[in-house]
Amino acid sequence: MKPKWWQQSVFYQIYPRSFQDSNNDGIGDLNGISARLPYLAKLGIDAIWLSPVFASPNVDNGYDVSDYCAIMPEFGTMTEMENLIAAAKEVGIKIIIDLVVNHTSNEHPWFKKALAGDMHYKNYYIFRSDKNGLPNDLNSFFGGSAWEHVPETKEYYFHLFAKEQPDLNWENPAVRKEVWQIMNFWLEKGVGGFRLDVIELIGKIPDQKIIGDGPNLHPYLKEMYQEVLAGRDVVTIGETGGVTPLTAPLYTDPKRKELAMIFQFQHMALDEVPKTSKWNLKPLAVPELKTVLSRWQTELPKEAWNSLFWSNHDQPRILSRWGNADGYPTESSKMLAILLHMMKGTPFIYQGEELGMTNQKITQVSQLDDIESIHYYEAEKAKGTPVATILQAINTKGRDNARTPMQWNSNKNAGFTDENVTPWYPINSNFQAVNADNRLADDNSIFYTYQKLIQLRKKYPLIVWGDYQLLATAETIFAYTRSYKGETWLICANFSDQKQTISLPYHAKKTIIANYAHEYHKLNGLTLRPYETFVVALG
Ligand code: ISL
Ligand code: CA
Repeated sequence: MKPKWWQQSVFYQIYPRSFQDSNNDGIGDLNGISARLPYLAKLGIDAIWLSPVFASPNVDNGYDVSDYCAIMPEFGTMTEMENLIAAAKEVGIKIIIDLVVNHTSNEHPWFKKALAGDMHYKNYYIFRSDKNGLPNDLNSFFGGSAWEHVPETKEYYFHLFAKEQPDLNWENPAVRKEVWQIMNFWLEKGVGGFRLDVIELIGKIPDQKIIGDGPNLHPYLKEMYQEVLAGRDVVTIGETGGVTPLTAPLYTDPKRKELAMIFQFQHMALDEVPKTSKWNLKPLAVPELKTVLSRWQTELPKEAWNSLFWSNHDQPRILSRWGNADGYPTESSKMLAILLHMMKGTPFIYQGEELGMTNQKITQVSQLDDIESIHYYEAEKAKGTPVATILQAINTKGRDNARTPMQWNSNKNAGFTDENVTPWYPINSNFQAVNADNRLADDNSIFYTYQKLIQLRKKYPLIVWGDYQLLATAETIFAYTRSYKGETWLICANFSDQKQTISLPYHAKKTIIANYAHEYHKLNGLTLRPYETFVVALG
């Protein structure tokens, strides 16, 4: 297969509400993003995944869409969106939009008409009679039953997320046609593709309690390809929470004509007690991380394509999570960046990750914004769990951690919005030390590590295409090689806050990048400092 642009690109995710406010209402917006394009061009990214910017009552911050072809007024206008797409194109950046079509908002006109008894639109959703009580015991991902009662019509409707996010009935061809029209609408506006929210859920059969990976999932994706994607050089990235290296090619093998790549989440579950919930925490075991990430490097068939990420708007900040934000913020954030960006796949950087932004601790329930955390809090409180325990879990894994505004400078409100405005969500209290101005002024900052990693990927096909091999090492040394056309690189990280001596029988001929100022030659017997990480060409 001919290489695709998105296989050789680095993507950057923007959560618009928290990126840059341009009109001083305390809410990030489209013009704010346009104004920051020079910053993104300097970083060197090729594409922006824009979290939803469509009309929405914001029950789930835009992941509940009430009009897919209109811009949320808080974020701007359609003209401003067109301007953003055009201005980004000028600097070589594509805009990828977030298509949230497993469900709509309950304020979408389709759902309103359905509730009003219009049978055409009723069949856009999943309604069931209440005559035998709850249709079944399926639960929503945000807690509680997935069935919401409508007493007026003696029915329930189905929602896998909040009750304000009714699931669409994909079995109805009219629904699928609506989605194809929405996609075509945006492609005509010049977007570079789609991130497909919870796409593995569209083949569901609620009556049989089949949710992920339903029998109709792949037929629908094939239909999407034929109706929308065929003949267009666009990217599609499926959010697939349950995907494994075995099932990934079903989505991304080009011969199957479905999607370009997927987001897998197996590594994101490694600090959760297996088969419980995201809130049930255990410490990360580095060997497990090595195993899971390496499996995605070696067990994924050549024809399939994967993405690489540490963070997004649903995950806590990676530096607070698996780095060492207090003792070694710079060293450990660089370690994480190098380890991931030297792997095969398309990297995604989440806004602020390139600055070393961290989680923001809250001490009071009133500081919560995210619907998932609020539901979790209420459910635990009802069970009698102590508030401190609940907040501890939320401070570690809650989604608000990633959603604090971007830290641009050391002024009050961190340059996100005017100093006299109250931002929609508080700025992380560390903004005076952690901000873009400081990072850009320091040649040794994490920002320049990300910039260099992006440049390296463009310069060396080995990073994009090379074979991967995990090396057998001590538990908290993460070392692998990449090999391509007779050249081999070694990537080696001390994933701990202790000194460790490596015994790797290699000689380095050239240092490519490292997080301590050091040239690497003889590697056997080398003692690595905490989080020390280097990439060398072997010779
Ligand atoms: O957020 C999660 C873990 O905390 C996931 O379970 C998440 O709900 C799941 O990955 C689906 O996420 C996507 O769809 C949701 C939305 O809330 C998320 O922000 C979005 O990324 C519903 O649209
Ligand atoms: Ca604004």
